[in-house]
Amino acid sequence: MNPYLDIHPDVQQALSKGRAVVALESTIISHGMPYPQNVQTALAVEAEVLANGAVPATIAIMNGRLVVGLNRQAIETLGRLGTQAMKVSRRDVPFVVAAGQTGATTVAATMMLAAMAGIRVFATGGIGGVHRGASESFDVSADLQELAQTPVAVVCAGAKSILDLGLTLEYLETHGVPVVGYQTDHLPAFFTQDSAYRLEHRLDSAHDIARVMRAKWAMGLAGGVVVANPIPAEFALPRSTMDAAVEQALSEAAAQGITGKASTPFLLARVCEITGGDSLTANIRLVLNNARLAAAIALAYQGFLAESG
Ligand code: PSU
Ligand code: MN
Repeated sequence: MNPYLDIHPDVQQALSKGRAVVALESTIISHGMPYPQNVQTALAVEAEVLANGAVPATIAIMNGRLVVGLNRQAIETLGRLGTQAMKVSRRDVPFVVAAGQTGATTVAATMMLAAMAGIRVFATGGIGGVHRGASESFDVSADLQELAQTPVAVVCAGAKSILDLGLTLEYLETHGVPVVGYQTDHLPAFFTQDSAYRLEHRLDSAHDIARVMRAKWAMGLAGGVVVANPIPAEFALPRSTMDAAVEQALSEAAAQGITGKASTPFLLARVCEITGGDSLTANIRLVLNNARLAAAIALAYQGFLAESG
């Protein structure tokens, strides 16, 4: 048993009964959206998972404990802290635990904690990736390396175009991480339904996606799966608007010398400000959409496990 891990009783019960559980990250709460929409969204996403037949487990580090299944109060705390909260990726976890501190987990750290608890499906907005200009900066999100080693399927709306989507796909390919387009042949670019990048693998049902997860892990392959779920058409934003906002945010970041772990939160916040409330609304809608698909995948995956005993 992991001496630092606290699993919420509802999550623990679901896991021991072989019921579907969906992990949710917390950096999207602290750094991904402003208060109070961040807290409202986190609670709405949990409700969406529940309404679709699975148990939600929002993950963070609270006072040095690895918490899988945050209560309302913890979600409120992280939401109010906002960018004052520590952003915790894989490398940071032992420090935050050792010091008894509180921090919001990125996709990488959330996958890691989900896997410790035995959760195989995770819903979020967008994953980190290879940043534009990475050949100079070496800025490649730890999310990608986590996907290479940790057995969790991450349902996302692709990646924001603050990243280099082509290099992100190349990196995932190198590390053997499958990227599945859900009902699409192209990598979605978060605010838009697709991008110029074609995917090798498209699947049209949660059941088919769960079958791939089952096959991958039953044969002992390491690592996760990216499930790329396009934002619903009615909530997508015009590509030209987003491209302009991203270009502006990138040049401001360069001018202000923003690098390292501060880069992604800076770019996300600037894109949100530049596009007014539009990008926030779209962001909320796509996360809910991902929660729905993740619940369906988790149910189908548990079905396969039950069949094979
Ligand atoms: N992309 C988004 N929204 C987010 C993030 C990325 O569209 O909230 C967050 C996630 O928590 C992700 C992290 O894991 O940013 C990646 O940060 P970095 O690039 O520093 O690895
Ligand atoms: Mn980075």
